[in-house]
Amino acid sequence: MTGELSPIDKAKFAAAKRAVDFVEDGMRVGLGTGSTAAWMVRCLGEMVREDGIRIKGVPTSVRTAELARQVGIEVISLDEAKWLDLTIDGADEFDADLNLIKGGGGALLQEKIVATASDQMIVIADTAKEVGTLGAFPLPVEVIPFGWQTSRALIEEALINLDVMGRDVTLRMNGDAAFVTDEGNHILDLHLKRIGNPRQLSLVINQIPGVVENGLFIDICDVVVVGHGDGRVEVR
Ligand code: ABF
Repeated sequence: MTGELSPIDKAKFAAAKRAVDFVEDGMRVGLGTGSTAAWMVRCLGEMVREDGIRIKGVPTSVRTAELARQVGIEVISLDEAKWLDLTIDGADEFDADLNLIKGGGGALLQEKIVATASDQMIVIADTAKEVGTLGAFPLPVEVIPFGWQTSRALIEEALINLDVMGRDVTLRMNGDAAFVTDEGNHILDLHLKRIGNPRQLSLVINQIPGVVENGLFIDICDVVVVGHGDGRVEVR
């Protein structure tokens, strides 16, 4: 499954491989999105095909659903599952309190709903994702297309009174067109550089009309499995 991997992929694979140890027969598992999560889905597929483990997977994006089916995982919706034993997903940043920035891959909305509906959320990451303070990675905010420029202006105004360093807000693009999420929305990327109070920021942003959800995951993640380029892993 792995062939010759670059150190970064080796780190992602090592984290994914260790995280699937948490998965037990009969579990309902939330399946994250992104390149690290894709390794995890492949590892789970191998467990299904070769070890006969029976799990039901709830994907967090169309692309994860496709991969899960390809590797032999039974896919169900969150409404069918109702509640999950475990979610395993990647992240763009994590801090010492295991708070996260997610959504660089554009799937933050389903990722947050699925993670919140789980007994446990495990994040898999390479060492580059660890930060002292969140915010170097632009914070994704999902907004509905109607009036998105007004939502952006309201976000910019709100940022003036918040403990952040940068205040640029950009519309995520896909070539010449605005990026569209699986839910048909757009993403605004907030270039904040440093987020002094992630909990406050998350609450303020989510109150702005047109905002559907933001990529701060506060008190949602229980465990981070960190992969190193030489294949070592740490569980935090
Ligand atoms: C998802 O994929 C996202 O929330 C995060 O934005 C991204 C991480 O991607 P990768 O694993 O490719 O670095 O988990």
